[in-house]
Amino acid sequence: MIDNWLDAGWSDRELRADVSVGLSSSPKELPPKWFYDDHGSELFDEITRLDEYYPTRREREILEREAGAIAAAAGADCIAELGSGTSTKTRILLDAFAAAGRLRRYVPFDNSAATLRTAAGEVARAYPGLAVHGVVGDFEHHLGHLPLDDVAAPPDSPPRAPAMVVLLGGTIGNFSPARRPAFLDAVAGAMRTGDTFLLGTDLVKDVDRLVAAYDDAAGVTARFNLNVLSVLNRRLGADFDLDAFAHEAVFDADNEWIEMRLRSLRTQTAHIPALEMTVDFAAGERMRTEISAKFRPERVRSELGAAGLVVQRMWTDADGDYALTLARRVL
Ligand code: AVJ
Repeated sequence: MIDNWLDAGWSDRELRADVSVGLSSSPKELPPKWFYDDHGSELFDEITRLDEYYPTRREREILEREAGAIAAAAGADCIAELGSGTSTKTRILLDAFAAAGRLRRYVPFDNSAATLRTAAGEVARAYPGLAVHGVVGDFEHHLGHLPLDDVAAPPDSPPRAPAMVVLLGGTIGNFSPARRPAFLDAVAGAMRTGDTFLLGTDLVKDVDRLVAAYDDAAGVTARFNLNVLSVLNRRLGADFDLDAFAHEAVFDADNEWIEMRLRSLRTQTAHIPALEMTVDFAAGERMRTEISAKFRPERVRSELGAAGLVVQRMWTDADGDYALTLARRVL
Protein backbone atom coordinates (compact mmCIF):
# COMPACT_ATOMS: atom_id res chain seq x y z
CA MET A 1 0.00 0.00 0.00
CA ILE A 2 1.23 3.51 -0.82
CA ASP A 3 -0.28 6.74 0.51
CA ASN A 4 0.38 9.87 -1.49
CA TRP A 5 0.20 13.22 0.29
CA LEU A 6 1.70 15.14 -2.61
CA ASP A 7 -0.87 16.24 -5.17
CA ALA A 8 0.25 16.90 -8.73
CA GLY A 9 0.93 20.59 -8.16
CA TRP A 10 2.68 20.27 -4.78
CA SER A 11 6.28 20.23 -5.94
CA ASP A 12 5.77 23.05 -8.46
CA ARG A 13 4.16 25.27 -5.85
CA GLU A 14 6.94 24.55 -3.35
CA LEU A 15 9.65 25.20 -5.93
CA ARG A 16 8.10 28.49 -7.01
CA ALA A 17 7.68 29.67 -3.43
CA ASP A 18 11.24 28.65 -2.47
CA VAL A 19 12.80 30.30 -5.52
CA SER A 20 10.85 33.53 -5.32
CA VAL A 21 11.55 33.95 -1.61
CA GLY A 22 15.14 32.68 -1.78
CA LEU A 23 16.27 34.75 -4.75
CA SER A 24 14.72 37.95 -3.46
CA SER A 25 16.44 37.61 -0.08
CA SER A 26 19.78 39.09 0.72
CA PRO A 27 22.02 37.14 0.64
CA LYS A 28 20.33 34.97 -1.98
CA GLU A 29 19.57 31.41 -1.07
CA LEU A 30 18.15 28.21 -2.59
CA PRO A 31 17.08 25.27 -0.41
CA PRO A 32 19.07 22.04 -0.97
CA LYS A 33 15.99 19.91 -1.62
CA TRP A 34 15.98 21.09 -5.27
CA PHE A 35 19.33 19.43 -6.03
CA TYR A 36 17.64 16.08 -6.43
CA ASP A 37 16.12 15.78 -9.88
CA ASP A 38 17.10 12.57 -11.71
CA HIS A 39 20.50 13.94 -12.71
CA GLY A 40 21.12 15.42 -9.27
CA SER A 41 20.24 12.13 -7.59
CA GLU A 42 22.74 10.35 -9.87
CA LEU A 43 25.39 12.92 -9.00
CA PHE A 44 24.68 12.49 -5.29
CA ASP A 45 25.06 8.75 -5.73
CA GLU A 46 28.43 9.41 -7.34
CA ILE A 47 29.37 11.66 -4.39
CA THR A 48 28.73 8.82 -1.94
CA ARG A 49 31.39 6.77 -3.76
CA LEU A 50 34.08 9.49 -3.72
CA ASP A 51 37.22 8.93 -1.64
CA GLU A 52 36.73 12.30 0.02
CA TYR A 53 33.09 11.73 0.98
CA TYR A 54 33.35 9.57 4.11
CA PRO A 55 29.85 9.88 5.71
CA THR A 56 28.09 7.19 3.65
CA ARG A 57 30.88 4.65 4.20
CA ARG A 58 31.15 5.44 7.90
CA GLU A 59 27.43 5.09 8.39
CA ARG A 60 27.34 1.77 6.56
CA GLU A 61 30.29 0.58 8.67
CA ILE A 62 28.41 1.38 11.89
CA LEU A 63 25.18 -0.16 10.60
CA GLU A 64 26.94 -3.37 9.59
CA ARG A 65 28.68 -3.64 12.93
CA GLU A 66 25.77 -2.63 15.16
CA ALA A 67 22.53 -3.54 13.38
CA GLY A 68 21.98 -6.44 15.79
CA ALA A 69 22.53 -4.21 18.80
CA ILE A 70 20.21 -1.59 17.31
CA ALA A 71 17.47 -4.19 16.79
CA ALA A 72 17.90 -5.44 20.37
CA ALA A 73 17.93 -1.96 21.90
CA ALA A 74 14.97 -0.66 19.88
CA GLY A 75 12.83 -3.74 20.47
CA ALA A 76 10.75 -2.59 17.53
CA ASP A 77 8.89 -4.60 14.90
CA CYS A 78 8.21 -1.66 12.60
CA ILE A 79 10.83 0.48 10.85
CA ALA A 80 9.75 3.81 9.36
CA GLU A 81 12.39 5.46 7.25
CA LEU A 82 12.33 9.18 6.41
CA GLY A 83 13.90 9.94 3.03
CA SER A 84 14.10 6.24 2.25
CA GLY A 85 15.27 6.70 -1.37
CA THR A 86 16.29 3.34 -2.79
CA SER A 87 16.18 1.73 0.69
CA THR A 88 19.63 0.16 0.17
CA LYS A 89 21.12 0.94 3.59
CA THR A 90 17.84 0.03 5.23
CA ARG A 91 18.31 -3.57 4.25
CA ILE A 92 21.09 -3.91 6.80
CA LEU A 93 18.52 -2.96 9.46
CA LEU A 94 15.73 -5.04 7.96
CA ASP A 95 18.04 -8.09 7.94
CA ALA A 96 18.99 -7.56 11.59
CA PHE A 97 15.39 -7.10 12.69
CA ALA A 98 14.36 -10.18 10.72
CA ALA A 99 17.20 -12.17 12.33
CA ALA A 100 15.92 -11.06 15.74
CA GLY A 101 12.54 -12.46 14.68
CA ARG A 102 10.65 -9.24 15.02
CA LEU A 103 10.31 -7.65 11.61
CA ARG A 104 6.65 -7.01 10.81
CA ARG A 105 6.24 -3.68 9.09
CA TYR A 106 8.30 -1.26 6.95
CA VAL A 107 7.17 2.29 6.27
CA PRO A 108 9.37 4.01 3.66
CA PHE A 109 8.68 7.75 3.36
CA ASP A 110 10.03 9.69 0.39
CA ASN A 111 9.12 12.67 -1.75
CA SER A 112 9.74 10.88 -5.03
CA ALA A 113 6.75 8.69 -5.93
CA ALA A 114 8.69 6.79 -8.61
CA THR A 115 11.66 6.02 -6.33
CA LEU A 116 9.34 5.01 -3.50
CA ARG A 117 7.24 2.70 -5.65
CA THR A 118 10.31 0.86 -6.96
CA ALA A 119 12.00 0.60 -3.55
CA ALA A 120 8.80 -0.52 -1.76
CA GLY A 121 8.20 -3.18 -4.40
CA GLU A 122 11.75 -4.51 -4.17
CA VAL A 123 11.69 -4.67 -0.37
CA ALA A 124 8.27 -6.37 -0.36
CA ARG A 125 9.59 -9.04 -2.76
CA ALA A 126 12.82 -9.54 -0.80
CA TYR A 127 11.06 -9.91 2.58
CA PRO A 128 8.00 -12.15 2.20
CA GLY A 129 5.49 -11.56 5.01
CA LEU A 130 6.69 -8.01 5.62
CA ALA A 131 3.91 -5.40 5.49
CA VAL A 132 5.23 -2.50 3.40
CA HIS A 133 3.27 0.71 3.72
CA GLY A 134 4.92 3.47 1.67
CA VAL A 135 4.23 7.17 2.02
CA VAL A 136 4.91 9.78 -0.64
CA GLY A 137 5.30 12.98 1.29
CA ASP A 138 7.55 15.80 2.36
CA PHE A 139 8.94 15.19 5.82
CA GLU A 140 8.86 18.88 6.58
CA HIS A 141 5.06 18.81 6.18
CA HIS A 142 3.55 15.35 6.36
CA LEU A 143 5.06 13.62 9.38
CA GLY A 144 1.62 13.75 10.99
CA HIS A 145 0.56 11.10 8.48
CA LEU A 146 3.29 8.56 9.31
CA PRO A 147 1.35 5.27 9.51
CA LEU A 148 3.22 3.56 12.34
CA ASP A 149 0.03 1.69 13.19
CA ASP A 150 -1.59 -0.80 10.92
CA VAL A 151 -4.91 0.92 10.16
CA ALA A 152 -6.41 -2.45 9.25
CA ALA A 153 -5.72 -3.90 12.71
CA PRO A 154 -8.93 -4.74 14.58
CA PRO A 155 -9.68 -2.33 17.46
CA ASP A 156 -9.37 -5.08 20.09
CA SER A 157 -5.89 -6.18 18.95
CA PRO A 158 -3.15 -6.19 21.62
CA PRO A 159 -0.97 -3.07 22.06
CA ARG A 160 1.63 -2.98 19.34
CA ALA A 161 5.39 -3.34 19.77
CA PRO A 162 7.38 -0.10 19.52
CA ALA A 163 8.26 1.35 16.13
CA MET A 164 11.65 2.77 15.15
CA VAL A 165 11.74 5.89 13.00
CA VAL A 166 15.03 6.37 11.14
CA LEU A 167 16.67 9.33 9.47
CA LEU A 168 20.02 8.34 8.00
CA GLY A 169 22.74 9.97 5.94
CA GLY A 170 23.23 13.10 8.02
CA THR A 171 20.21 14.66 6.32
CA ILE A 172 19.24 16.45 9.54
CA GLY A 173 22.33 18.60 8.89
CA ASN A 174 20.40 20.36 6.12
CA PHE A 175 18.16 21.99 8.74
CA SER A 176 19.46 25.17 10.28
CA PRO A 177 19.82 25.04 14.08
CA ALA A 178 16.84 27.40 14.25
CA ARG A 179 14.63 24.92 12.41
CA ARG A 180 15.85 21.69 14.01
CA PRO A 181 13.76 21.93 17.20
CA ALA A 182 10.48 22.16 15.26
CA PHE A 183 11.54 19.27 13.03
CA LEU A 184 12.52 17.07 15.99
CA ASP A 185 9.26 17.99 17.75
CA ALA A 186 7.38 16.85 14.65
CA VAL A 187 9.30 13.57 14.57
CA ALA A 188 8.60 12.97 18.27
CA GLY A 189 4.97 13.95 17.66
CA ALA A 190 4.64 11.28 14.96
CA MET A 191 5.87 8.67 17.48
CA ARG A 192 4.21 7.14 20.51
CA THR A 193 5.64 6.69 23.99
CA GLY A 194 8.19 3.88 23.80
CA ASP A 195 8.97 4.32 20.10
CA THR A 196 12.56 5.07 19.13
CA PHE A 197 14.30 7.38 16.68
CA LEU A 198 17.55 6.32 14.99
CA LEU A 199 19.42 9.38 13.76
CA GLY A 200 22.58 9.57 11.62
CA THR A 201 24.75 12.66 12.13
CA ASP A 202 28.09 13.69 10.72
CA LEU A 203 30.46 14.84 13.47
CA VAL A 204 32.72 17.88 13.79
CA LYS A 205 36.25 17.00 12.68
CA ASP A 206 39.38 18.32 11.02
CA VAL A 207 38.40 21.22 8.73
CA ASP A 208 40.44 20.01 5.77
CA ARG A 209 38.66 16.68 5.67
CA LEU A 210 35.28 18.37 6.05
CA VAL A 211 35.94 20.78 3.21
CA ALA A 212 37.39 18.07 0.94
CA ALA A 213 34.21 16.03 1.39
CA TYR A 214 32.24 18.94 -0.13
CA ASP A 215 34.85 20.08 -2.66
CA ASP A 216 36.21 16.88 -4.17
CA ALA A 217 39.12 16.81 -6.59
CA ALA A 218 37.07 15.30 -9.42
CA GLY A 219 34.54 18.14 -9.25
CA VAL A 220 31.49 15.91 -8.76
CA THR A 221 30.16 18.04 -5.89
CA ALA A 222 30.66 21.14 -8.04
CA ARG A 223 28.47 19.62 -10.75
CA PHE A 224 25.93 18.57 -8.12
CA ASN A 225 25.80 22.13 -6.79
CA LEU A 226 25.52 23.74 -10.24
CA ASN A 227 22.80 21.26 -11.20
CA VAL A 228 20.31 23.20 -9.06
CA LEU A 229 20.51 25.93 -11.71
CA SER A 230 19.60 23.40 -14.44
CA VAL A 231 16.60 22.41 -12.34
CA LEU A 232 15.46 26.06 -12.33
CA ASN A 233 16.16 26.37 -16.06
CA ARG A 234 14.14 23.27 -16.90
CA ARG A 235 11.25 23.65 -14.49
CA LEU A 236 10.83 27.42 -14.47
CA GLY A 237 12.12 28.26 -17.95
CA ALA A 238 15.01 30.21 -16.40
CA ASP A 239 18.21 31.09 -18.28
CA PHE A 240 20.98 30.62 -15.69
CA ASP A 241 24.37 30.25 -17.36
CA LEU A 242 26.03 27.38 -15.47
CA ASP A 243 29.45 28.48 -16.73
CA ALA A 244 29.02 31.85 -15.05
CA PHE A 245 28.86 30.42 -11.51
CA ALA A 246 31.49 28.64 -9.45
CA HIS A 247 31.09 26.04 -6.71
CA GLU A 248 32.32 26.93 -3.21
CA ALA A 249 32.35 24.92 0.00
CA VAL A 250 33.50 26.49 3.26
CA PHE A 251 33.36 25.43 6.89
CA ASP A 252 31.67 28.01 9.10
CA ALA A 253 33.50 27.40 12.37
CA ASP A 254 31.10 29.47 14.49
CA ASN A 255 28.04 27.58 13.35
CA GLU A 256 29.90 24.31 12.81
CA TRP A 257 28.37 23.75 9.41
CA ILE A 258 29.59 23.30 5.87
CA GLU A 259 28.12 25.91 3.61
CA MET A 260 27.88 25.36 -0.13
CA ARG A 261 27.44 28.35 -2.37
CA LEU A 262 27.40 29.35 -6.01
CA ARG A 263 29.53 32.41 -6.70
CA SER A 264 28.63 34.61 -9.64
CA LEU A 265 31.72 35.00 -11.83
CA ARG A 266 30.51 38.24 -13.36
CA THR A 267 27.76 40.83 -13.21
CA GLN A 268 24.75 39.11 -14.76
CA THR A 269 20.99 38.96 -14.85
CA ALA A 270 18.96 35.76 -14.87
CA HIS A 271 15.35 35.64 -16.04
CA ILE A 272 12.76 33.33 -14.50
CA PRO A 273 9.69 33.52 -16.78
CA ALA A 274 7.51 31.21 -14.67
CA LEU A 275 7.82 33.71 -11.80
CA GLU A 276 7.99 36.83 -13.99
CA MET A 277 11.19 37.56 -12.14
CA THR A 278 14.58 38.92 -13.09
CA VAL A 279 17.49 38.38 -10.73
CA ASP A 280 20.62 40.51 -10.76
CA PHE A 281 23.95 39.16 -9.57
CA ALA A 282 26.99 41.27 -8.81
CA ALA A 283 30.40 39.91 -9.78
CA GLY A 284 31.56 37.76 -6.84
CA GLU A 285 28.11 37.61 -5.26
CA ARG A 286 27.47 34.39 -3.35
CA MET A 287 24.21 32.48 -3.21
CA ARG A 288 23.88 29.85 -0.49
CA THR A 289 22.63 26.47 -1.74
CA GLU A 290 23.13 24.21 1.28
CA ILE A 291 24.19 23.99 4.87
CA SER A 292 25.34 20.65 6.21
CA ALA A 293 25.61 20.88 9.97
CA LYS A 294 28.28 18.89 11.80
CA PHE A 295 27.52 17.77 15.34
CA ARG A 296 29.18 17.07 18.64
CA PRO A 297 27.72 14.13 20.57
CA GLU A 298 26.59 16.39 23.44
CA ARG A 299 24.63 18.50 21.01
CA VAL A 300 22.86 15.50 19.47
CA ARG A 301 21.93 14.44 22.99
CA SER A 302 20.63 17.82 24.09
CA GLU A 303 18.63 18.57 20.94
CA LEU A 304 16.96 15.17 20.99
CA GLY A 305 16.32 15.56 24.71
CA ALA A 306 14.62 18.91 24.16
CA ALA A 307 12.13 17.09 21.91
CA GLY A 308 11.44 14.49 24.60
CA LEU A 309 13.66 11.89 22.94
CA VAL A 310 16.06 10.42 25.49
CA VAL A 311 19.27 9.00 24.09
CA GLN A 312 19.55 5.34 24.83
CA ARG A 313 22.73 4.55 22.91
CA MET A 314 25.13 6.25 20.57
CA TRP A 315 27.51 4.44 18.22
CA THR A 316 30.42 5.94 16.27
CA ASP A 317 32.94 4.49 13.83
CA ALA A 318 36.50 3.79 15.02
CA ASP A 319 37.70 7.24 13.88
CA GLY A 320 34.80 9.12 15.47
CA ASP A 321 33.74 10.58 12.11
CA TYR A 322 30.05 9.81 12.26
CA ALA A 323 27.41 8.89 14.83
CA LEU A 324 24.24 6.84 14.92
CA THR A 325 22.04 7.68 17.89
CA LEU A 326 19.06 5.75 19.21
CA ALA A 327 16.67 7.83 21.31
CA ARG A 328 13.40 6.84 22.90
CA ARG A 329 10.27 8.89 23.34
CA VAL A 330 9.71 8.65 27.07
CA LEU A 331 6.42 10.50 27.63
C1 AVJ B 1 22.34 14.22 1.75
C2 AVJ B 1 22.28 16.21 3.04
C3 AVJ B 1 23.41 14.30 3.89
O1 AVJ B 1 25.00 17.14 3.57
O2 AVJ B 1 26.46 15.59 3.20
C4 AVJ B 1 26.65 15.89 -0.18
C5 AVJ B 1 24.27 16.28 0.77
N1 AVJ B 1 25.85 17.87 -0.33
N2 AVJ B 1 27.56 16.68 -0.77
C6 AVJ B 1 25.37 16.12 2.99
C7 AVJ B 1 25.56 16.66 0.11
C8 AVJ B 1 27.06 17.88 -0.89
C9 AVJ B 1 24.42 15.45 2.00
N3 AVJ B 1 23.12 15.07 2.66
